[in-house]
Amino acid sequence: MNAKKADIGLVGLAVMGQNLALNIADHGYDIAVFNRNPDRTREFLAHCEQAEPSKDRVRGHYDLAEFVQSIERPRKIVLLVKAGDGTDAAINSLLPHLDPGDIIIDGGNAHWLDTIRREKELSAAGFAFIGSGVSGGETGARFGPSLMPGGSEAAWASLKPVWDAIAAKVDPVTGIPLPGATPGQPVTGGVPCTAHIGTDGAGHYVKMVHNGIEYIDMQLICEAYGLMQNLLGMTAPEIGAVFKQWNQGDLSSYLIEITGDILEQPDPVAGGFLVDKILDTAGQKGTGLWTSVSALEQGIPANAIAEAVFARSLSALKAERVAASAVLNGPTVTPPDDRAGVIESIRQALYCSKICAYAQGFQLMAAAEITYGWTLDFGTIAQIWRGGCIIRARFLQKITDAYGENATLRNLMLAPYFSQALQSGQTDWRDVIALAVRNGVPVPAFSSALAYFDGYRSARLPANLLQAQRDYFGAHTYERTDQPRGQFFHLDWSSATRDQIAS
Ligand code: NBP
Repeated sequence: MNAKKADIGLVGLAVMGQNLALNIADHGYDIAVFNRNPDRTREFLAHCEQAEPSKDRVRGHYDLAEFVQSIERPRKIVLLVKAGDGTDAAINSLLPHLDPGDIIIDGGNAHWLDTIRREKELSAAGFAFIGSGVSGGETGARFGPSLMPGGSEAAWASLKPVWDAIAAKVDPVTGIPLPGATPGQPVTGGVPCTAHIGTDGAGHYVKMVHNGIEYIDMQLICEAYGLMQNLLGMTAPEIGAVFKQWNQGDLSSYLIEITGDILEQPDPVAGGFLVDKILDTAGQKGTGLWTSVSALEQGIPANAIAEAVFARSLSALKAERVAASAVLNGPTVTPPDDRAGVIESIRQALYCSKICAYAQGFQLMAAAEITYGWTLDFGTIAQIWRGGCIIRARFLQKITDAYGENATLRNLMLAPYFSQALQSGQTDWRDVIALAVRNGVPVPAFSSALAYFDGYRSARLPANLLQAQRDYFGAHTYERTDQPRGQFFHLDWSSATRDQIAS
């Protein structure tokens, strides 16, 4: 029996927990692990014994009290269990065994309001609680995720050395992710993709917005693919080659890179290309929905992010769509002559739409900062998304730069780099959408992003009429353009003599 206590503990040995435990061990920390079902622990330890260079640092336990006692105080215990009831159950099972000052770190995809509640309850009971977003899937967890922790400064100070060590690393000058680690061989140097996001639920909120942006990033790529396939008649590998080329420029990102790989993948079973054989219905686990609901609740126009969620919902109505395709006719597709020119226009449309999507995500976080009393550093948030996470992209460096130049930037689209990109790309963006509409190819996210751009840059919208309608049927009052803001008027529309200042 090893007398030295473990540096940290981890509960939950499904895919994320196993990988994060190995990442922690690879960085020289002794880690105690526990899982509700002991079979998982046994299997994991057997795997470590056979294949993991850091196996001596991983200590399995089958008794929760022994697991807790085996960890150095104040204890740091990471939870990677099913978010929701699973997290509450895991916390409740741990509580009787903890000592004051111990820290629980929830790395699951928790709803931020649950994290706020848990932090409050646990700190009242004398413990500390950190809700940390973990992005990058199983590979990220194993070799370097992007980590978004929220909680008290004191708890963060205790966790920071471990989170800094295991996070993805980027080059300090270029912001480009450093080459990946291998088992037992962690990446050294570089800037870690983690930082204290804010108090209580801030980390999980920012992770949720990350996922919302991931939804729209993926949808935009799918619309670019759909246009090349349905309008230009290109094959999967031809489109894959375009994405690989795009990955060399401004659009360079993990999602563009894997799209190139996916489109060139032959079907190992039936021949042809695998993507052509995959059923066109997309699933979702809820973080895109949460992002959209939060935007609606706070009155933030994150319409393109919500559109990406609806696009998945529409995709899931497969049987209805198949039936409707025999009834509802659209225009006959007329492929344009200038294939290369249209491909370049699609690239511009994708980039401009992406700028709008990120502008919406950051606008949403700025609203949440006020709603929940957080202090968020948007440049740092973009910085820790540069490596490890699913939306990692060259583009994020530009966002960090934009907030570095102006920390109080109201909207990303107003930063000089992005406003210029929108200016130079918008003709192509509009042309692509017009071409898609004329040919009946759906581009909901491209067009929703353009509507956001056009709406945001409009000094006057037709909402004057809308407010008049509201006053007409519901006496909801209106403000006048020729009177100071904050003074509300109502007209008796049936007599329409003179409007009155509303009481
Ligand atoms: P799952 O989300 O599939 O959860 C399975 C784990 O939760 C198992 O260890 C299971 O223990 C444990 N668990 C459950 Br279910 N109920 C429990 C309870 N009442 N008490 C204690 N443990 C309980 O695992 P995952 O996919 O590894 O994800 C872990 C967390 O990380 C989740 O919150 C997820 O949202 C988040 N996340 C996942 C990814 C990803 O790519 N998968 C990425 C980022 C974040 P058992 O073995 O005894 O059933």
